[in-house]
Amino acid sequence: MKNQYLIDLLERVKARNAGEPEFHQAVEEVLESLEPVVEKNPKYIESGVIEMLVEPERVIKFRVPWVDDNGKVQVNRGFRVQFNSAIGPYKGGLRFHPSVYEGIIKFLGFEQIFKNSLTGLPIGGGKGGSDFDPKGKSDAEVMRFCQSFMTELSKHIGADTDVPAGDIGVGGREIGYMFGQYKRLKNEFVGVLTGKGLTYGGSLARTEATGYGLCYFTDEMLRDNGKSFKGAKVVISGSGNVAIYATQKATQLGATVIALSDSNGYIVDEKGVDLDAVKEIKEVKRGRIKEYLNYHPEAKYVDGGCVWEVKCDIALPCATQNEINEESAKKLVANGCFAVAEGANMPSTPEAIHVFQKNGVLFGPAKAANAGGVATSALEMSQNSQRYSWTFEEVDAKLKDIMVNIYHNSAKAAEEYGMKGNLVAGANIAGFLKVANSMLAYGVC
Ligand code: NDP
Ligand code: 2IT
Repeated sequence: MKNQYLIDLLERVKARNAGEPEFHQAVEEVLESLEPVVEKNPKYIESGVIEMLVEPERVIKFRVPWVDDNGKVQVNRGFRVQFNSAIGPYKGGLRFHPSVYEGIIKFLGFEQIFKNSLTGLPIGGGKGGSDFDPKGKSDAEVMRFCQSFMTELSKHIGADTDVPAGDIGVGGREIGYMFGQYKRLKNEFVGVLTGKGLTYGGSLARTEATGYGLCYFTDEMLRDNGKSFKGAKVVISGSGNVAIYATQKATQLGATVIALSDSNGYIVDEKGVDLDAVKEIKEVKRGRIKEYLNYHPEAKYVDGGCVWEVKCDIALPCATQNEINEESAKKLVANGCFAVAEGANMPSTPEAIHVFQKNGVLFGPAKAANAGGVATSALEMSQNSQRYSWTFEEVDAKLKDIMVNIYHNSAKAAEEYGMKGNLVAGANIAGFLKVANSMLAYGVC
């Protein structure tokens, strides 16, 4: 970065948010991308818009006490970062994972501003969660935790204010418990959460949306560069919501998904992963990916290994932040991988992205590539407002359209600012402009 204003601003962000490296990383990437934008349009500096943008509108931090199955009181910490409401109500998921602290929620909330803007739909940026670990907890414990979490969160959200959804550790079960508690506390049946069950206001295709959307985006990126999923070997990390439906769509598009992982290790099945087995292990039994060998003893399981060691043509990281470091990126390149698209949020380190870009690997950044989940959440909000529901095919067609547009808008913005082919810069710029221009219209507020 050469622009002194942006350099100083990044230093202030780091000092003000000490001990939050993931947030610093997310801000640094965006500020770097904005360099050509502010040089062409100094109004974004003079108006203070960028300074306002890196400061959340509101951070809510609260105690979440609950009683475990042994009658013991447990206390977790809850967060909601309402980052930016320039273009719509705060929108973004809730993450339940022991690694959650304020810096993780801030980085996710910051990314969400640009991602949500890219969808073309009227949603602002927010994120929340807790350091609660759902692993090994009974349904009753998860329910009591979710009820306690929502008892406090309900004071801060609303269908036109802030609409949370799922993320790591938060799926249909947790959304159900939280929606039930909200409805009971407020005596209102409104679209205050997305990812709801189909019998109580959920949208068809929301479950599939992030993984499907990732593949629609990737398919368009490949097509635009004379390549395709057909006949390609794909490695996907994670084996949760995003990974499962990315596997399904990539397979439908003609690829063979040969590996999946979880935080314990990875499986390789050269014939193509048997998704029914994975869905039973993960969605029904809430088990570990190594149990895949009970269904397919001929497959391979590597305990504690790094899934990026597996040779592939296309890599779709769908687990967590910073899961591809420089070494893994070099390994992927050496093994002939020609495309990487991010289902997870910020899964590649800056060094890894550099390796991909230097070696001509097609790279679809998270804000663009995984926006299909939140886009479909916004479609769920529209259906809730209309008290109506669209068919699976209608939602899926809109999702596909949105992802194809995100690809082209990001590619176009990159080209306009002299960075042709750099979708990281293009997505950041295209996402920024809509939010920043709205903020300019509001003046200082
Ligand atoms: P799930 O909880 O359904 O699955 C998460 C998967 O990632 C699991 O396989 C989990 O393994 C693995 N994982 C999580 N944390 C770690 C870690 N620290 N180290 C190694 N593996 C890990 O979550 P989702 O599929 O919903 O989310 C996956 C990613 O996609 C996240 O980055 C999320 O932010 C992003 N995302 C999700 C969207 C959605 O709509 N759900 C939308 C856009 C992005 P294990 O079970 O062992 O923990
Ligand atoms: O990171 C994300 O975009 C999500 N977890 C989905 C957010 C949403 O509101 O659907």
